[in-house]
Amino acid sequence: LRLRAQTAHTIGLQELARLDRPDEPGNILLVDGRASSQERLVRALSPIAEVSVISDPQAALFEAAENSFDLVIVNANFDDYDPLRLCSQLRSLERTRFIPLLLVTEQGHDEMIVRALELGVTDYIMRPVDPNELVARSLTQIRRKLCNDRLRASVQQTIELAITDDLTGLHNRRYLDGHLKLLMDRAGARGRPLSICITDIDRFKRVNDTYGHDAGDEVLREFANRVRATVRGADLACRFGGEEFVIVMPDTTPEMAAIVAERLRLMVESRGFDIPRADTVLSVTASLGIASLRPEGDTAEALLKRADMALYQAKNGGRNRVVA
Ligand code: GH3
Ligand code: MG
Ligand code: MG
Ligand code: MG
Repeated sequence: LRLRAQTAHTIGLQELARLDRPDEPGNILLVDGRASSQERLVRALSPIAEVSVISDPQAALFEAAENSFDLVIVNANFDDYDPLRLCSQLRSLERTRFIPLLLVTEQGHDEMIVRALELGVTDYIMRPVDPNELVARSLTQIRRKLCNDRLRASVQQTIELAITDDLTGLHNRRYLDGHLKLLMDRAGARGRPLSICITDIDRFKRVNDTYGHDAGDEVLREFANRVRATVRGADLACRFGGEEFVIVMPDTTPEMAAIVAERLRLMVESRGFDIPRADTVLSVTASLGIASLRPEGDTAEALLKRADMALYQAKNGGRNRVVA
């Protein structure tokens, strides 16, 4: 419910209205075993859509998976081929399962129609095909498909926004809260190690106080870039809050995590942070604390707490260091 409310809010009423009125023509894949009916159906459909025609139902599956069609029409008129087989395959492939499917069939083939609908065929039309009915049914499906595509994209975008930190582009704390436990459970189940690193920029308040909040923001962005450059693809890097960042490292022992953390520490210390708006290059350092998954059982809160205690020791020990 919250997601739905956020979606409506994010895309706005105008956008919602537009979702309902697609202005681009659709792309139809017509799978039809006979030249005579191909010609008739294409003539009916070409005013409303780009139509690609294919006679071989197995080749059609690849065609549908490789391209982005808004509707697949299957004319059940093949020699020695069950058209429902193609329908079933189209429904099971990840790349084609959202494409509406219109079956052209014969009067009296009730059993086939029921099976088709059970398979997820979206609509059907009886032969002899009335061109107006074909156009009306096709348009309905194409509109629904385009509308669903937009909605899916909006939801995807909303989700991205909800789990991303605006300033740095890293994941945010909300995402970490949802995923740390998951990664810990996965590591625990496989008997694999997992380590986390909390890092906090040293004396960051001074940057803000001396050069202003915007300069501070630039330091945070550049710091995030260096975090990104340090971690592997399997690691989860997020901005935990303020000038604190958390890196979750699956398949990583405490020793390996200490090496990664030391690499990040050096990456921050060794090269100044260029702050164009303050016309200066700042020396920045960070303190880092590491903790690792306890195989005998652990909670995300406890793991974060232990990393935070290590970080506290790094600060107390004089900053610009790693404590494991
Ligand atoms: P320490 O070495 O003990 O970590 O000292 P510190 O100054 O870094 O620590 P402190 O927690 O006192 O200060 C953190 C500062 O980070 C205070 C806050 O204004 C600043 N801050 C938090 N979020 C942001 C942000 O998004 N942008 C900017 N520019 N500053 C932020
Ligand atoms: Mg602090
Ligand atoms: Mg700090
Ligand atoms: Mg802090």
